[in-house]
Amino acid sequence: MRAPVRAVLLSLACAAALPAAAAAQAISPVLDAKGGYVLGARVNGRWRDGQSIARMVRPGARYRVFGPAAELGASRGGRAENIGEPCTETFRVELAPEREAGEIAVAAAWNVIPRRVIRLSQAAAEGYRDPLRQILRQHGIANPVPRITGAVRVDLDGDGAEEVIVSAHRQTGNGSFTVGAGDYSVLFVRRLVAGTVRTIMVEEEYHPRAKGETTPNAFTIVGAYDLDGDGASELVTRGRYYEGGWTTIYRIRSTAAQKLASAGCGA
Ligand SMILES: [Ca+2]
Ligand SMILES: [Ca+2]
Repeated sequence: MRAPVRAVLLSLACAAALPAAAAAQAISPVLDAKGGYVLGARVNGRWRDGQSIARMVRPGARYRVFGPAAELGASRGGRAENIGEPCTETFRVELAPEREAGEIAVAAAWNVIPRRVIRLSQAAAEGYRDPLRQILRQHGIANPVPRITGAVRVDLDGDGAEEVIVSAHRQTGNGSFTVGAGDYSVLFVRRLVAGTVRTIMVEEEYHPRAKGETTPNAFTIVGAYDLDGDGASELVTRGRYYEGGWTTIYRIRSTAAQKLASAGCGA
């Protein structure tokens, strides 16, 4: 009987010696390195947004800062501070050094870019005009003008087949408050599913008719990073509109994009 009793006592002692601080250290916060916004982190297997993890962000933590396709270096982060009105749900961590070329910062030891991320040349990206036209027609733009703004090739899930992420944007309004007929901003993934190429919409906004009092978004690809250490890369996007911007982390499933966390600020 002595051994089990000792085991119980040991486990009680361990529980007492591992206060909440240990749990806080176990999370790996993800920041948008551009603004320092806390995007979120996976906590006990579930993604939480910046607001939910702000109190668990450890001041002095070491963040690895990444550009679009490579690691740039390490920075120390401060405590997560609320940025205040009008975005009281958004928290920010100051990085030192700032590393201006950085896109994403992660307080994690795992391989954050497990597979090569290749930005396509404009000429190669133009190869995605046909699927873009098809998407736009399906959303009421009868005579679409395809304007591809970027494309990236990466094997997101590590199954050996590369996915292609494409962004496209047409803005003929004044860029702030009006849209022209046939304007749009989309971001989609082309993925091979059971031998067939599928299009998975990630961000989408369509304006078949000209309109005033509309603040259109422009969506761009930030990159693909494993932000929770499960070996699969998440897709990071930014959406900008007049005086506002949001950064979002998506998990790309076989047929749909799942939003994991998002942060930003807009008036
Ligand atoms: Ca793949
Ligand atoms: Ca992942």
